[in-house]
Amino acid sequence: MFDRINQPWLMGILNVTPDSFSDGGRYLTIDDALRQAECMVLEGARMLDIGGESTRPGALPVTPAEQMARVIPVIHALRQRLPDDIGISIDTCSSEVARAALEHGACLINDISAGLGDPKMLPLAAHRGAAIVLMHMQGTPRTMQDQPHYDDVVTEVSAFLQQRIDAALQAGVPRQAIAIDPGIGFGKRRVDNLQLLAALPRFCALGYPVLLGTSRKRFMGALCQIEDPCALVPATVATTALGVMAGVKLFRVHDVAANRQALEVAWAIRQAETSLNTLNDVSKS
Ligand code: HH2
Repeated sequence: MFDRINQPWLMGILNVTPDSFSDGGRYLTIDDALRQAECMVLEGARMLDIGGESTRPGALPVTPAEQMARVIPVIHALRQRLPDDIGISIDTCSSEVARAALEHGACLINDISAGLGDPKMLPLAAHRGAAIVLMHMQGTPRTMQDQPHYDDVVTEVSAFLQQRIDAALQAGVPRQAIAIDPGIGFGKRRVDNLQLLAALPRFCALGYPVLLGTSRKRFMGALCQIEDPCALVPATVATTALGVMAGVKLFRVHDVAANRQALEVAWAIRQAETSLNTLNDVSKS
């Protein structure tokens, strides 16, 4: 599926949870969830990421049964209503939840544990022909921000992602079905998040589409002295523009319209940069 990505895609976030850090409790009824999903698609989302478990720092795990009760009716209704070319992703570390979501029309598993949370996850993706996002996280959501530590965050996150790519390939997931994500905010200090963002080209150079998830995250609030995550749209948009220039292919965002403007403009500049480089190469030869 990722081989279809030419221009970078926006993945709209839809949390069907009471406690997500910025949109918890907003989309608990099917009607509210559908309205928000359709709005994000109209604004330019190419995929929707549906989650039934908050992964904010300190969050407790939600059982697979509870996650399924939250997300499956929404995924089922969305698949009936959305055009076929709008992909549905399930944000979970549980193979049971992922399996049910795939049966109801999801095509992508967004696994923040990169398959380590459930040994059946990678074989499931391989068997069902589903795409998978492999994300780096240090620790678990409950404890990850207690005392994260790295000697060299970029090298360590890169090595982890390469290891999880190898595990996915070994489980039988085709290479064009794998995307990677440095896991902004997942067991990271502010300096770690900033170094990972500065090193996006290195993650892109691993040869797999990179997903970036900065939307409304706290490290940007700390930099801008803003507490309300919903007021961090301009900061998020800045990271989207930077990500496009670095070669990122997927952006997981709450605010689709604003990020789309950043994406379109940055993409046009990136293409201009490519044609400039070609011209320079020709004139040198
Ligand atoms: N961030 C969140 C959840 N899932 N998945 C990927 N691949 N990358 C991310 O950066 C990422 C993710 C956290 O954001 P959100 O879903 O808005 O909040 P919550 O976990 O509280 O529901």
